[in-house]
Amino acid sequence: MEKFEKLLRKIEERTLKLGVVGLGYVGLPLAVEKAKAGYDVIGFDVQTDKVEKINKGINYIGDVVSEDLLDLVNKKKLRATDDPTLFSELDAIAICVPTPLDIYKQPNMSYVVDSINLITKNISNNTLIVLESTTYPGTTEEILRPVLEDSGFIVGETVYLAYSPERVDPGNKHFNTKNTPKVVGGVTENCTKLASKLYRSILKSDIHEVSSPSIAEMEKILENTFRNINIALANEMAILCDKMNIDVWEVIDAASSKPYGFMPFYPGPGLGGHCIPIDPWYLTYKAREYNYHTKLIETAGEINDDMPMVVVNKISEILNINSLSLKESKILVLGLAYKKDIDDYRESPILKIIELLENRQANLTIVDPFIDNYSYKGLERKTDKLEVDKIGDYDLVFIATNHTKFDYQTIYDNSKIIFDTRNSYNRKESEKYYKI
Ligand code: SAJ
Repeated sequence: MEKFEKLLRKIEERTLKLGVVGLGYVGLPLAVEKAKAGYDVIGFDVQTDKVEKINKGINYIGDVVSEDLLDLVNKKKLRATDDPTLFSELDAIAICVPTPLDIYKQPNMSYVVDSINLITKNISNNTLIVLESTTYPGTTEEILRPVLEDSGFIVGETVYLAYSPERVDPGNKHFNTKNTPKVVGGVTENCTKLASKLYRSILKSDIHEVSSPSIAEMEKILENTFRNINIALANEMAILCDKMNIDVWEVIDAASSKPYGFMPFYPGPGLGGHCIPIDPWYLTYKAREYNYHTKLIETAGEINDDMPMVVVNKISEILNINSLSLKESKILVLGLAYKKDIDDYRESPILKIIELLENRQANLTIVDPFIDNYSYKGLERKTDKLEVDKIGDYDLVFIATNHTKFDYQTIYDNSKIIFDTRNSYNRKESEKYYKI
């Protein structure tokens, strides 16, 4: 017991040695917050370019304040490595690695499995391990715990294990790693107690303890599945309202006047990001083990996945109304990122829309002020610069991502036809302006 008390004391003294595995949009902000709280932090990543950038104090994550990173690196509070033997020096390690899907929409747990194997091989006794990556309920107990126990550790006595889901909303100016409430579920009470105390010493937010890792894993999946399904409802309403010639945006705005029992979600060109379109399929996968078919989740996923085709068909219809065809049409695509004011285009539905339009021989100019180069299906491509005096040369301007930086009035004044999937003007449709 005295070893457990010693760990609690090291948290109070800020002498606990902390590690973060995976230095991406979740791990790097967390590593910075841990170092800012006064701990010595070692970040671990298999990508040496990230390790080198961090050790030079170079930031590559939009939600991290570059000056903070440089200051912490200069003060030697934060450093990065690709050497897993350094785990032996650590008292607590957070795992923040990707949990993507494979092409069959099956979970790819390889990053989590590789991380826990590397950690288990190198840690000393009495290390706390917290998995933060979004995953299906059961991951911590069924994957991480056996690896530790097969190596002779006893969870809750010689090693501590918990799950605490990340809640990062890239680009959110109000909520960040430091001030967003954190859910924590340990394998044993001491695991929960240790992990909670550590997060309380780092974050300025509520720490919500739950009785097991599975509760914490499932609540995160519920959070994101809730968004996925409600966005699918908004998309289905948009499809139906279009057929009925009703402005779905005005409908949602009116429904939002209800002060209780309604939460607005909006239609769009499809669902992007590495969470919302992906996480529900982790639950679908796990549900099969219990012989249950998550009908609602799968139907919502299909509706969201169909939105790129809905958009392309709408663009084709609009061009036809104006005696034009998709083939050889000149289309200005505004925005590539999966949501506004960020530079991330992973899983962006705009990539699928570009592919579909090019398959129909449309001539595209793709502009995104946050993205200069991008790759898709092995093709490295560059985006274009917006030339205001040439906007009138395009048969159609497609507003795909409503970046704040765009000069919407100038775009409107100079465009022949606009198809807007983000209600950027909050105005009625006209003979030149169409909305999803
Ligand atoms: N979208 C719509 N309509 C909406 C809301 C979003 O079409 O009404 C689209 C967006 O354009 C985007 C996708 O859905 O393509 C995902 O949007 P998002 O706002 O959920 O943003 P993410 O995936 O970057 O971050 C989300 C977090 N966002 C919010 O809670 C607002 C949160 O769900 C998780 O903390 C995070 O994923 C995560 O890492 O799990």
